[in-house]
Amino acid sequence: MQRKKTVSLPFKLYCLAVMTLVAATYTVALRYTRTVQSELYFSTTAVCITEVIKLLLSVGILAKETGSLARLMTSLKENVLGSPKELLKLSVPSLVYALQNNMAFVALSNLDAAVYQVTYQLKIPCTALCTVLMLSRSLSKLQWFAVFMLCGGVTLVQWKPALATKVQVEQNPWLGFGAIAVAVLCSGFAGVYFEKVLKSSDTSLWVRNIQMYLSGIVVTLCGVYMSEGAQVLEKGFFYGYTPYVWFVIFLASVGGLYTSVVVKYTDNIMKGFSAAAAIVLSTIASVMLFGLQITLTFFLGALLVCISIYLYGLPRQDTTKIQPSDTKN
Ligand code: NCC
Repeated sequence: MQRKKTVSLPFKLYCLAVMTLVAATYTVALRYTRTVQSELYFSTTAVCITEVIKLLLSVGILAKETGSLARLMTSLKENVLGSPKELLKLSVPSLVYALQNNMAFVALSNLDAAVYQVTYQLKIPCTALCTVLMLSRSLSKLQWFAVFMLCGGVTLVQWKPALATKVQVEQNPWLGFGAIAVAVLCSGFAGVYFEKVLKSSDTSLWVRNIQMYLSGIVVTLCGVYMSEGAQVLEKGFFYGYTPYVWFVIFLASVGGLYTSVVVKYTDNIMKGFSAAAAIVLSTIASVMLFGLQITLTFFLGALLVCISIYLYGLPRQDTTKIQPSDTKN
């Protein structure tokens, strides 16, 4: 058992800022690699490699947390080899996240990044619904109203006319929207499931991540085999990997780890609210620093985001605590 650690507000804000910045860059970079390159890499292999990198980084951070190699080995023996039930439990979100992460590639191979980002905001009400259903938390009518207002606000804030990019691949927008719908459902469910498992015991975040990424590797490898197995065998696992593809994988890994830290110290609904606030604040900062022009849609969206944050916080200030009934495994 580890002692409960509290973290400072600046640290939480830092994690949120990095998560939001990485997420924005990730979407654009991923879209770029799917539309500009002539030799297209296998997206399922990129999802798989991301799980491997997240696993290695988590082991490294756990090593730092435990303080010695011997204690790290004991922890891994106890929590990985000796806990098949926990591994099975974490295989549920890893399977759902594997589907979600693959859907992001499908969506961004068929839709513009701006369209993707705007439509993906539907994950905010979906996450709220999962939180209510799976964590037995309740939201007041005003908080539900705030959730939908936030969804509308972020949509407006991110609203940009789609750019006419040089696209070298065939696109199917309906396939793209279908993939976003699946990703939205997966993001809500897997995020809340992971939060429930994480907060219902004192087990370290990094142990939980290791448990999840281990099954993530197995699941995503099955994904490679089932969808592009024959071609991967023929052309090679790393076919089409350019520095840009590695950059996307790097962002996916760092973004995933920061997401887990944000969920640990806040919750999935707060993650949505804070990410929206971070987008608004970073744009305002760009206005002040670089003289960026604010559009009317941005202004309206930012207003909705601010009002929704205020309304959501009105009835109860703290949504990060889990109800006693949730703490049973
Ligand atoms: O959609 P979203 O996150 O909820 O997806 C969560 C991402 O984090 C990884 N994860 C989650 C928990 C955990 N313990 N470890 C993890 O590695 C999951 O594998 C999944 O990739 C968001 O809230 O909008 C956010 O969006 C993603 C990403 O932009 C979208 O999924 C679009 O495809 C961001 N990921 C990255 O930037 C790489 C995430 O930071 C925030």
